[in-house]
Amino acid sequence: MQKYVFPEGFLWGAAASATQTEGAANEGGKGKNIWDHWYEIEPDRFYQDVGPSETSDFYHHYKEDIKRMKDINMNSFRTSISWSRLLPDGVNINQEAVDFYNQVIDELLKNDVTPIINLYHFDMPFHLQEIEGWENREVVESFAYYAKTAFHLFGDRVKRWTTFNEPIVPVEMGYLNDFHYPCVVDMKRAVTVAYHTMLASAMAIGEYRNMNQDGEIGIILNLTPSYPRSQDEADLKAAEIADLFFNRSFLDPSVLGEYPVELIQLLKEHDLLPQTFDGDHALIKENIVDFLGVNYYQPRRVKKKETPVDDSHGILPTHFFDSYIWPERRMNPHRGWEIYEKGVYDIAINIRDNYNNIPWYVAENGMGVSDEERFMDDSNMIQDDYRIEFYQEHLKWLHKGIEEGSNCFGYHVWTFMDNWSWLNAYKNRYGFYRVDINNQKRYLKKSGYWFKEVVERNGL
Ligand code: BGP
Repeated sequence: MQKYVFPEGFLWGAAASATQTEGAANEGGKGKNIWDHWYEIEPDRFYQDVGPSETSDFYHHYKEDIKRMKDINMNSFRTSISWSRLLPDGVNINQEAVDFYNQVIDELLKNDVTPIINLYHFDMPFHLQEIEGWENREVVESFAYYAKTAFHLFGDRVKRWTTFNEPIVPVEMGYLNDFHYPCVVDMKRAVTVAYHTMLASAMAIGEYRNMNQDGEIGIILNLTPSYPRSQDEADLKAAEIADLFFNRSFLDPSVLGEYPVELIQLLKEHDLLPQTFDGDHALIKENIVDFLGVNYYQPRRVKKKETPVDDSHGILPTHFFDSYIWPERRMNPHRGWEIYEKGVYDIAINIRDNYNNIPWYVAENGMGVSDEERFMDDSNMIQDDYRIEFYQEHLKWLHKGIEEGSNCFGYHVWTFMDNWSWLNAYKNRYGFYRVDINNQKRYLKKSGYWFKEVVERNGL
């Protein structure tokens, strides 16, 4: 018996990104991005030294892959354009890239799979990183030019765009921790990177609106609800600060057109405010998103600062709170992330109540598991019941959020087929399809088959 029916026209699909799936990193006239460069100079930073050059080779397999999307009833797919493939020198258009993206978009449409195209997924062109990447305000203009070029080339068929995927991640991983290139640990610089990214998003939205293309544009944020250890004032304050830094720093300006005053105040107190210019405020105010994509994997649990402050890198967000291990937590041990399905409901209600009930969709949700071959049956199908259960439980909570009035229009998983991950390469697998990276063969997993039926019934 069907218990959880989703709204008519609900988007069911999966997300991916250019760098993680295309491969062909040195083909088709593509320029280098920071991942290509970093792998060249420090291959040992990547799991088993596997870099971004081949990945799952979508560049050469897109046709069969899109057919595979259709086979499991996906009605939508999100991926990104590689900035360094489209504009290898930042200015001149690479015709081979145009041909490739045209073919991908046309093939998706031919198979009734609605494309959602994202412009930036962690992949700064290397020549722009050489002039300090997002720390340099000129790069904001370069991004706006890239965005405009993409709208011009593909906007006749792509009707849903997003400017950024998880813009806080390059800030957190590349400027507050040394996990992503350029491996800087400096909060003042991190704030500038975040601010310029936000300006770039607003400017791209402005370009899109000027072109009157009759579509919609949004941004994809990884919202990690911040749960305090207790209702004590100091724990509540800690959770509020974590929320300001990691959620509201992009959520408020993107949806409401303004930064939270509490965030500005906090940054000011610690002399962390970025340089601003006349017109910035209006740019952000006037260019809010039409819709929001939300990536949800795990919550953030915090308590007041109890451990000694390490100030070897000056001030950092971790000076304001400690992470808290909830005794009841359940973990995905492969990825080291807590599984907390209710988080998606809390997000739905937060958007309903505090963000004008803006249309939104789950843009990523998934479970990465290592050595999945352990679960392969005689027909080569991975029996990933754990993943099915993960999706089911999140969908139930999402459904409750929708029933209670949250304006959610879709659910995308991470991801369609196993793909390359930023640091973990092919360690943890997420796909509906298993990819054998030795021969690039794809095999449907049980979860893919399950998804097909969910879409058919538009529910569970
Ligand atoms: C998100 C990213 C994706 C993807 C996913 C899984 O944060 O948008 O690009 O990689 O997380 O994470 P990971 O690959 O680190 O396991």
